[in-house]
Formats: sequence, C-alpha cells, structure tokens
Amino acid sequence: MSNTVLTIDALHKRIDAIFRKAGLNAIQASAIARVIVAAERDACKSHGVYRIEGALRTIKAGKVEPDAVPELLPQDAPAIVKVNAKRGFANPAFELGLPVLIERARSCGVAALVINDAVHFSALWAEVEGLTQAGLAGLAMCPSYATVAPTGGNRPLLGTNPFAFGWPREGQPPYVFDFATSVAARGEIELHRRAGKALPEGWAMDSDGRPTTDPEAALAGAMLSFGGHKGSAIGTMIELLAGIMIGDQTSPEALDLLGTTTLFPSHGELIIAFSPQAFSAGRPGNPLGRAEALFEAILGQGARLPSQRRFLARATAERDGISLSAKEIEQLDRLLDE
Ligand code: NDP
Ligand code: PYC
Repeated sequence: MSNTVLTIDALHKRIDAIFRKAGLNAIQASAIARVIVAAERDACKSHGVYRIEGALRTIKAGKVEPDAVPELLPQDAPAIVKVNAKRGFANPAFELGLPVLIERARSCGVAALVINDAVHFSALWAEVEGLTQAGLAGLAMCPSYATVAPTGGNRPLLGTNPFAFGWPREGQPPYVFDFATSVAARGEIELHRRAGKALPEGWAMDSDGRPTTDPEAALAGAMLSFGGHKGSAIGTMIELLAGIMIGDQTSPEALDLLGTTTLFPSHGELIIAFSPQAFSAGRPGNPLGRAEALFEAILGQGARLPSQRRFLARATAERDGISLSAKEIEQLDRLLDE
C-alpha cells in the first residue's frame, strides 16, 4: 500500500487531537505532539509516531498527570533554573523553562535548567536546538529506566540515558549530536522487533547474560553500553548528575517505581547552557568563527557532521511534507477513534 504525505501542521493537529481525546490538557498534548512530529519530520523513527501508543498506555495506567501545569520554581541560585513538571511530560516543562534558561545563561555565562518529576520519552536534540537558536551552546541529559548492563556486568541497571550537545552556527544548522549511551536507543530494538529483523551483533544480551541478536530476547535481557567501559561511565555520570544530583530518580529507581518497561518512566532532566562569547571574552578569536574552521576540517576529510542527515530530512519534510506508511496512518486513525 502506498504512503500518505501530510504537512507538518496536519500531522501535529492529528496527534494533538489523539492526546486531547485521551484526556491530556492543551499544554501537555500540544508539547508532546510537537516532539513526536519533529521526530517524524527529521526521520528519527525511534521517537516518532510509534511512541504515541506508549504515551497512551502511560496515560491509561495513571502514570502521568494529564492535567499537569508545569511550575517555574523560585530561584535560589541565579544560574540554576528549576521547573517542576508536576508529574506531567517533560516537554511542556522544558518549554516553560527555556526562555528563563536562555536569559540566565546570557547574564551569568553559564546556567542550568533542572526539570523534576517528569514523565520522559523523547529525543533530546530538540532541546539543545532551543539553545543553539539563541546563540548558546548546550548539553542535555537524563536517566531512563534500568535496561542497560554496566560494562562487565550482565543485568539491567543503567538506563539508555540520552546525551545531547549543541553548538550554534551562523547561517547554518547548528552542530548537534544526540545519542543513547547504550549502543542504540531501546526504540531501535523495538522497531527491529516490529519489523521481524535481527539486531546487529553487540547490541544486547539475553536474560542469561549471553550475546543475542533476537530483539525479544534483548528486550527481556540487557542492552550494552556504547564504547564498552566509556559509554558505561558516561551513562553512570548521567545517573549521578541528572538523577542523584538533582534529587530525582535514577534509572533503577525509576524502573522499581514503574514496575515495567512498557510504560514511560518518571525522572528528571538536566540541561546546561553556555555562552561561548562569555567564556571566550578576553581571549583571541571569535569562538563561532574558530568552530567553523574545525567543522570544515572534519568535512574536508569526507566525514559528515552529526545531525546532517536529520537536517536534510527536515528540509525535505518542510518542502514536501511528512511521508507515513499505510500502517502508520491506520494507527493514527484507529487511535483517534478509540
Ligand atoms: P543514533 O545512533 O541514531 O545517532 C546518534 C548521533 O550520531 C546523531 O546525532 C546522528 O546524527 C549522529 N551520527 C550517526 N551516524 C553518524 C555518522 N556517520 N557521522 C556523524 N554523525 C553520525 O542515535 P541513538 O539510537 O543512540 O539515539 C536516538 C535517539 O534516541 C536520540 O535522539 C536520543 O535522545 C533518544 N533517546 C531518548 C531516550 C529517553 O530516555 N528519552 C533514551 C535513549 C535515547 P543524524 O541524526 O544526523 O544521523
Ligand atoms: O529509546 O531508549 C530509548 C528510550 C527510553 C525512553 C525513551 N526512549
């Protein structure tokens, strides 16, 4: 069956309507529809429309507050902005905190946004892009739930803990990377399972700790960290900074609370914004100009920059619309009728 092409706006309206019908308030529905549409627009299927069912399951199970209105908390420290998501999704909490984070990073040179008590399922590149659009560099990270074995271990403990970085560029899309600290996002394993495809070797172990390429066995077992002990250490750092340090759940705690990996976990998120101008003040050279020389040298070797694939997909979707399979369209229609 052939694909259907929808405009970005039309897809947002459909997904927003599904979440409104499921009981989310306008703030929650609109913000999570925005990140899901952005993922489809940028050809990041692991966090696109397939995530709608997980969000709906989480709403039905009462594990997210459908009427949550995130709250900006009084500031104790000028460079730490805190938003409580009030057990709603992380995305509206981020949207509330972003302008304050930008203002604080511009005035202090560096500032952090702490999001607490949030249900989280989305990709992080959209968040660091919010900073690069304001001329800032930034990092974003969060735990997830225990699905990844620490390197040398054989049972799930760490989350797939995403880590994103953005650097602003003038007249060009920013330099952005965003990856799970497991070999691949768990969403990729689920997409392999749905497609009946074996996993590449080195992604996961089964529940007996043996290497597996079977997605079912991998989902029941443990995923592996990217880069062995290095990814395992970065994943642990994220548990420390974006879990324990901000007074929120670590991945094993999030899984204990939820009791399943079929719903979305509740935990916090940490976003740090840097002003390149403030850090380089008094030093020779313009940091954005110097960065361009580095990017040119990378490209000059025939390498590509992270997010280049995504930005190309975005340009195509903005021009031609978003192409969804017949199965995906059926899913959207069914979810709206349910
Ligand atoms: P990928 O491995 O698909 O991509 C990781 C990054 O590497 C991207 O920025 C990608 O850019 C870049 N990249 C890929 N290939 C190359 C290359 N050859 N040269 C240069 N750069 C390259 O991502 P993951 O599967 O690890 O993660 C996917 C998403 O899952 C992320 O957006 C992450 O935030 C999300 N996630 C969310 C979680 C959560 O708890 N909320 C948990 C785990 C993951 P490009 O996109 O252009 O290919
Ligand atoms: O893809 O690993 C993942 C993931 C976990 C929670 C949201 N996405």
